Amino acid sequence: MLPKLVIATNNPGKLREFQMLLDGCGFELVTPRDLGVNFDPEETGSTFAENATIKAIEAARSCGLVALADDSGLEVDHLGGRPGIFSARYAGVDRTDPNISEVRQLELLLEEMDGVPEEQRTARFRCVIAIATPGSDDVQLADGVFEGRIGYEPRGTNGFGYDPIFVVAGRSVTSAELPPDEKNRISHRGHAAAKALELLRKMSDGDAAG
Ligand code: ITT
Repeated sequence: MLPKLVIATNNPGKLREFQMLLDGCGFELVTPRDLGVNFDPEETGSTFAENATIKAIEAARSCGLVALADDSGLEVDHLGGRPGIFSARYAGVDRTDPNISEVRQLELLLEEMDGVPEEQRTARFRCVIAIATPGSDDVQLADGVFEGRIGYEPRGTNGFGYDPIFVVAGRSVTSAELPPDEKNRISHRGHAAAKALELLRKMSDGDAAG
Protein backbone atom coordinates (compact mmCIF):
# COMPACT_ATOMS: atom_id res chain seq x y z
CA MET A 1 0.00 0.00 0.00
CA LEU A 2 1.28 3.45 -0.87
CA PRO A 3 1.84 6.08 1.82
CA LYS A 4 -0.62 8.99 1.72
CA LEU A 5 0.21 12.52 0.55
CA VAL A 6 -2.16 15.37 1.43
CA ILE A 7 -2.76 17.83 -1.40
CA ALA A 8 -3.28 20.93 0.72
CA THR A 9 -5.75 22.88 -1.38
CA ASN A 10 -9.39 23.89 -1.46
CA ASN A 11 -9.15 24.76 -5.15
CA PRO A 12 -10.70 21.98 -7.28
CA GLY A 13 -8.90 23.24 -10.42
CA LYS A 14 -5.48 22.83 -8.81
CA LEU A 15 -6.44 19.43 -7.42
CA ARG A 16 -7.47 18.15 -10.87
CA GLU A 17 -4.12 19.22 -12.30
CA PHE A 18 -2.12 17.65 -9.46
CA GLN A 19 -3.96 14.34 -9.91
CA MET A 20 -2.47 14.17 -13.43
CA LEU A 21 0.86 15.82 -12.67
CA LEU A 22 1.77 13.66 -9.66
CA ASP A 23 0.77 10.34 -11.18
CA GLY A 24 3.48 7.83 -10.27
CA CYS A 25 4.89 9.89 -7.39
CA GLY A 26 4.86 6.89 -5.03
CA PHE A 27 2.10 8.31 -2.79
CA GLU A 28 -1.69 7.99 -2.74
CA LEU A 29 -3.11 11.51 -3.08
CA VAL A 30 -5.73 12.57 -0.54
CA THR A 31 -7.26 15.92 0.39
CA PRO A 32 -7.88 17.38 3.85
CA ARG A 33 -11.59 16.95 3.09
CA ASP A 34 -11.11 13.19 2.39
CA LEU A 35 -9.61 12.99 5.88
CA GLY A 36 -12.43 15.02 7.46
CA VAL A 37 -10.00 17.86 8.26
CA ASN A 38 -11.15 21.46 7.92
CA PHE A 39 -8.23 23.20 6.14
CA ASP A 40 -8.33 26.97 5.71
CA PRO A 41 -5.06 28.54 6.92
CA GLU A 42 -4.58 32.29 6.75
CA GLU A 43 -2.13 33.18 3.98
CA THR A 44 -0.14 35.83 5.85
CA GLY A 45 3.08 35.58 3.82
CA SER A 46 4.35 38.22 1.44
CA THR A 47 5.68 35.80 -1.22
CA PHE A 48 4.41 32.68 -3.00
CA ALA A 49 7.10 30.65 -1.20
CA GLU A 50 6.04 31.92 2.24
CA ASN A 51 2.37 31.18 1.61
CA ALA A 52 3.08 27.72 0.14
CA THR A 53 5.19 26.99 3.23
CA ILE A 54 2.43 28.12 5.61
CA LYS A 55 -0.13 25.92 3.83
CA ALA A 56 2.11 22.83 3.64
CA ILE A 57 3.19 22.97 7.29
CA GLU A 58 -0.39 23.50 8.49
CA ALA A 59 -1.70 20.59 6.38
CA ALA A 60 1.08 18.26 7.55
CA ARG A 61 0.34 19.24 11.17
CA SER A 62 -3.45 18.96 11.01
CA CYS A 63 -3.54 15.79 8.89
CA GLY A 64 -0.48 14.07 10.38
CA LEU A 65 0.82 13.22 6.90
CA VAL A 66 3.34 14.46 4.33
CA ALA A 67 1.65 17.44 2.64
CA LEU A 68 2.10 19.30 -0.62
CA ALA A 69 0.79 22.85 -1.04
CA ASP A 70 0.77 25.19 -4.04
CA ASP A 71 0.75 28.95 -3.90
CA SER A 72 0.37 30.52 -7.28
CA GLY A 73 -0.91 33.56 -9.11
CA LEU A 74 -0.81 35.84 -12.08
CA GLU A 75 1.67 38.74 -12.39
CA VAL A 76 0.69 41.40 -14.93
CA ASP A 77 3.59 43.69 -15.91
CA HIS A 78 1.38 46.70 -16.71
CA LEU A 79 -0.09 46.43 -13.19
CA GLY A 80 3.32 46.31 -11.51
CA GLY A 81 2.99 42.56 -10.89
CA ARG A 82 -0.56 42.62 -9.50
CA PRO A 83 -2.60 40.64 -8.60
CA GLY A 84 0.38 38.32 -7.73
CA ILE A 85 -0.06 36.61 -4.38
CA PHE A 86 -3.53 38.17 -4.13
CA SER A 87 -4.79 36.51 -7.34
CA ALA A 88 -7.40 34.37 -5.56
CA ARG A 89 -8.73 37.44 -3.71
CA TYR A 90 -8.41 40.02 -6.51
CA ALA A 91 -12.17 40.60 -6.84
CA GLY A 92 -12.91 39.88 -3.19
CA VAL A 93 -13.99 36.51 -1.89
CA ASP A 94 -17.47 35.09 -2.31
CA ARG A 95 -17.46 32.03 -0.11
CA THR A 96 -21.05 31.14 -1.00
CA ASP A 97 -20.23 30.84 -4.70
CA PRO A 98 -16.53 30.85 -5.69
CA ASN A 99 -17.56 30.79 -9.38
CA ILE A 100 -19.01 34.30 -9.07
CA SER A 101 -15.74 35.74 -7.83
CA GLU A 102 -13.86 33.89 -10.64
CA VAL A 103 -16.07 35.47 -13.33
CA ARG A 104 -15.80 38.86 -11.64
CA GLN A 105 -11.98 38.50 -11.52
CA LEU A 106 -11.77 38.13 -15.28
CA GLU A 107 -14.07 41.12 -15.85
CA LEU A 108 -12.13 43.29 -13.42
CA LEU A 109 -8.75 42.44 -14.94
CA LEU A 110 -10.02 43.06 -18.47
CA GLU A 111 -11.39 46.44 -17.28
CA GLU A 112 -8.02 47.36 -15.78
CA MET A 113 -6.32 46.39 -19.06
CA ASP A 114 -8.80 48.26 -21.24
CA GLY A 115 -6.92 50.26 -23.90
CA VAL A 116 -3.51 48.82 -22.98
CA PRO A 117 -1.63 47.99 -26.21
CA GLU A 118 -0.58 44.45 -27.12
CA GLU A 119 3.13 44.89 -26.28
CA GLN A 120 2.28 46.05 -22.75
CA ARG A 121 -0.03 43.14 -21.96
CA THR A 122 2.74 40.71 -20.91
CA ALA A 123 2.06 38.56 -17.85
CA ARG A 124 3.09 35.31 -16.23
CA PHE A 125 1.72 32.69 -13.90
CA ARG A 126 4.00 31.66 -11.06
CA CYS A 127 3.73 28.61 -8.86
CA VAL A 128 5.66 27.58 -5.78
CA ILE A 129 5.08 24.13 -4.33
CA ALA A 130 6.07 23.35 -0.74
CA ILE A 131 6.34 19.83 0.68
CA ALA A 132 6.23 19.44 4.46
CA THR A 133 6.57 16.50 6.84
CA PRO A 134 4.68 16.32 10.18
CA GLY A 135 6.73 17.48 13.14
CA SER A 136 9.15 19.59 11.11
CA ASP A 137 9.22 23.24 10.07
CA ASP A 138 11.55 22.43 7.17
CA VAL A 139 9.97 22.36 3.73
CA GLN A 140 11.22 21.46 0.27
CA LEU A 141 10.34 24.00 -2.43
CA ALA A 142 9.87 23.74 -6.19
CA ASP A 143 8.86 26.54 -8.53
CA GLY A 144 7.69 27.17 -12.07
CA VAL A 145 6.81 30.03 -14.44
CA PHE A 146 4.41 30.23 -17.43
CA GLU A 147 4.83 33.27 -19.72
CA GLY A 148 2.00 34.85 -21.68
CA ARG A 149 -0.10 37.96 -22.12
CA ILE A 150 -3.55 39.20 -21.17
CA GLY A 151 -6.13 38.73 -23.95
CA TYR A 152 -9.07 40.97 -24.82
CA GLU A 153 -11.96 38.65 -23.96
CA PRO A 154 -12.35 35.28 -22.21
CA ARG A 155 -11.86 32.25 -24.47
CA GLY A 156 -11.93 28.53 -23.70
CA THR A 157 -13.51 26.39 -21.01
CA ASN A 158 -10.63 24.22 -19.75
CA GLY A 159 -8.52 24.97 -16.70
CA PHE A 160 -9.73 27.42 -14.05
CA GLY A 161 -9.18 30.91 -12.67
CA TYR A 162 -7.54 33.31 -15.13
CA ASP A 163 -6.94 30.70 -17.85
CA PRO A 164 -9.63 32.11 -20.24
CA ILE A 165 -7.80 35.46 -20.49
CA PHE A 166 -4.19 34.19 -20.41
CA VAL A 167 -2.81 33.94 -23.94
CA VAL A 168 0.16 31.55 -24.09
CA ALA A 169 3.48 33.22 -25.12
CA GLY A 170 4.22 32.81 -28.82
CA ARG A 171 0.75 31.37 -29.52
CA SER A 172 -2.75 32.73 -30.09
CA VAL A 173 -4.61 30.33 -27.77
CA THR A 174 -5.49 30.91 -24.12
CA SER A 175 -4.49 28.36 -21.51
CA ALA A 176 -8.23 27.57 -21.18
CA GLU A 177 -8.18 26.45 -24.84
CA LEU A 178 -5.35 23.97 -24.25
CA PRO A 179 -6.19 20.32 -23.55
CA PRO A 180 -5.33 19.64 -19.86
CA ASP A 181 -2.28 17.49 -20.69
CA GLU A 182 -0.84 20.23 -22.91
CA LYS A 183 -1.36 22.93 -20.27
CA ASN A 184 0.32 20.63 -17.73
CA ARG A 185 3.37 20.17 -19.99
CA ILE A 186 4.07 23.92 -20.26
CA SER A 187 2.46 25.56 -17.24
CA HIS A 188 3.95 27.07 -14.07
CA ARG A 189 2.33 24.22 -12.09
CA GLY A 190 3.58 21.64 -14.58
CA HIS A 191 7.18 22.86 -14.24
CA ALA A 192 7.00 23.06 -10.44
CA ALA A 193 5.30 19.65 -10.23
CA ALA A 194 8.01 18.00 -12.36
CA LYS A 195 10.57 19.10 -9.74
CA ALA A 196 8.25 18.09 -6.87
CA LEU A 197 7.76 14.65 -8.47
CA GLU A 198 11.50 13.99 -8.18
CA LEU A 199 11.49 15.06 -4.52
CA LEU A 200 8.47 12.85 -3.74
CA ARG A 201 9.96 9.82 -5.50
CA LYS A 202 13.10 10.18 -3.38
CA MET A 203 10.97 10.44 -0.24
CA SER A 204 8.87 7.38 -1.12
CA ASP A 205 11.99 5.37 -2.07
CA GLY A 206 13.46 6.37 1.30
CA ASP A 207 10.25 5.21 2.99
CA ALA A 208 10.34 1.87 1.20
CA ALA A 209 14.00 1.38 2.10
CA GLY A 210 13.54 2.45 5.74
P1 ITT B 1 -5.64 27.07 -2.10
O1 ITT B 1 -4.91 28.13 -1.33
O2 ITT B 1 -6.69 26.37 -1.28
O3 ITT B 1 -4.71 26.11 -2.77
P2 ITT B 1 -6.36 29.26 -3.84
O4 ITT B 1 -7.09 29.33 -5.13
O5 ITT B 1 -6.76 30.22 -2.74
O6 ITT B 1 -6.46 27.75 -3.30
P3 ITT B 1 -3.80 30.58 -4.15
O7 ITT B 1 -3.90 31.42 -2.94
O8 ITT B 1 -2.49 29.95 -4.50
O9 ITT B 1 -4.82 29.35 -4.10
O10 ITT B 1 -4.31 31.46 -5.38
C1 ITT B 1 -4.05 31.05 -6.67
C2 ITT B 1 -4.94 31.84 -7.63
O11 ITT B 1 -4.16 32.21 -8.78
C3 ITT B 1 -6.06 30.97 -8.14
O12 ITT B 1 -7.23 31.07 -7.31
C4 ITT B 1 -6.28 31.53 -9.55
O13 ITT B 1 -7.06 32.69 -9.48
C5 ITT B 1 -4.86 31.94 -9.96
N1 ITT B 1 -4.18 30.82 -10.66
C6 ITT B 1 -3.14 30.07 -10.21
N2 ITT B 1 -2.80 29.12 -11.07
C7 ITT B 1 -3.66 29.25 -12.11
C8 ITT B 1 -3.83 28.53 -13.31
O14 ITT B 1 -3.10 27.47 -13.61
N3 ITT B 1 -4.79 28.95 -14.14
C9 ITT B 1 -5.57 30.01 -13.84
N4 ITT B 1 -5.49 30.72 -12.72
C10 ITT B 1 -4.54 30.34 -11.84
